[in-house]
Amino acid sequence: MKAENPILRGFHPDPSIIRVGEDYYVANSTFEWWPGVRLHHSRDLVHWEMIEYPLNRVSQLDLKGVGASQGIWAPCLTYDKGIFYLVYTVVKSFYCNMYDTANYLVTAENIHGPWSEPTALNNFGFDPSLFHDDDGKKYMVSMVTDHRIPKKYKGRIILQEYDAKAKNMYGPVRDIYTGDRIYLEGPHIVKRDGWYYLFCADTGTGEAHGQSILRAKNIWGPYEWNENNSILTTRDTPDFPLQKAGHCDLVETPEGEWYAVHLCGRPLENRNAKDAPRFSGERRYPLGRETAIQKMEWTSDGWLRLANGTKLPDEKIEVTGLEPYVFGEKTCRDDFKEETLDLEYQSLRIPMDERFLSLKERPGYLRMYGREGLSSKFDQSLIARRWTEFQFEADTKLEFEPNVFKQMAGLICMYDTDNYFYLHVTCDEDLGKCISILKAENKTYTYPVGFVPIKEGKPVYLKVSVDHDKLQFYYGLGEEVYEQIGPVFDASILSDEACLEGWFTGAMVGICCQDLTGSGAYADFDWFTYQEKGE
Ligand code: 6LW
Repeated sequence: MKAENPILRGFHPDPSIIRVGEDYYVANSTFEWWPGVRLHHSRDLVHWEMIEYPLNRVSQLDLKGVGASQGIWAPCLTYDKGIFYLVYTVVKSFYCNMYDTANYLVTAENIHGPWSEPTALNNFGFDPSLFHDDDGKKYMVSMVTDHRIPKKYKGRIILQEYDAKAKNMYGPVRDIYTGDRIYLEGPHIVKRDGWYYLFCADTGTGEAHGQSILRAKNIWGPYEWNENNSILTTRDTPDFPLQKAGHCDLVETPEGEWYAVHLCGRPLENRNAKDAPRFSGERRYPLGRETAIQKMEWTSDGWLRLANGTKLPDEKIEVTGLEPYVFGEKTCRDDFKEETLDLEYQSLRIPMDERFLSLKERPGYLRMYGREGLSSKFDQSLIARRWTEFQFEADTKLEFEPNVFKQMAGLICMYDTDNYFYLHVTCDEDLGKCISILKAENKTYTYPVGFVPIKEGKPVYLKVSVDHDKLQFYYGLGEEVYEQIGPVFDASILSDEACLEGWFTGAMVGICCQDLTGSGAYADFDWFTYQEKGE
């Protein structure tokens, strides 16, 4: 049985993995998208199903106002004596001097919840990870942010004990790695044959990214550096189809095989300009950072390496010793006939609740009440799903009768609140009901087709087709017959590299409604489809 990388496609960075009996679970970062933390389940490491968002109440997670690519970073999922532990960072300030990177723990007896209210941990840095030692002690390890200029150390990892009964951090906070040699983050501790292994992402999260391993006989160190670090990286092979490899977590099968999940990215050929304010000349990754899996092995002298004997990830790996466990295929069309929304959808920062959407008011339709504009970091009425391949089409049927220009509804491809392509229906004082495209690129706003009048009282079909760096909109009036609208846009601008605020998520496609008058005009969406194409 072969696992094809990436196993979790589109925007799924910072994977953390556990095995509980026959079940494997992976947790990924979700940033400003609500609900928080995506969990996937598998029994064979090849087929994966999205099952849960554990942070789904505002009492657990309040993302209102957080910046692009802030919010939830790098969750770590562990399991000990019947309890699931999920630690994660909520980032509230980052692209600044002093960082606010608060770390929390929630627990559950069942992976499907209910998950507890959060317990505050220490906030020295981000990427917390919990380690449950054989003697019953628990520890939290994380990286350390340092706002001083210059920073004291290039890289720094700390360890502190966690008291699960008292629910608080306990005892001294000690450095277990300080270094000017290399920057480490995303730490996990693994114990094997009397060694504590410190398994860390190194060298940032771009194309220089890698994974390093250190080891010590005592959990507090001193940690010995592995001379073969980075043990996984694509930094020297820019032509390799999976780039940015690093940020791993390890799992052992019942048969004693070891696998690592890690983040990676598939680049477009498009690059940032040489004089770009950020990531000058770098390739663009609209699918964001994705999750891949590799087979690992321990050497006779007790170090870890890729089973393929190199430092390069495999595009496909052979999984042995596990029975295939296949999940039902998901249809690409959502008719909004269920009582709850499909798990693929996420909203921006706030819960998808009756304050802005209803599946009951008009059965078979998603009714969405318009609220704030697309730049708002508070109460937007928008749901979206990840782009998972370079070629896809998405479309929707919209019934919407706006009566003022401040009311809009439609189909959107977006990276964040400053970067999107929005095919929408609105109303103009002179033209009446009309259709338009709004393009936002790092706060520069254009309407490439102006406003095109359309007949009132008829449903409007809206479609987008994406092929690598090309994005084209279509619409149909009254019947599902599409005509092209607007130019071919450069889809690569919806990428970590091209956007100027955040750089950790990935492109999304979805539907939304705005009513900037405050009167809550609604739009009815009959269905939404997302279909991969080509290759
Ligand atoms: C993640 C950290 C990182 O927490 O990116 O660059 C953060 N490093 O490991 C968000 O994915």
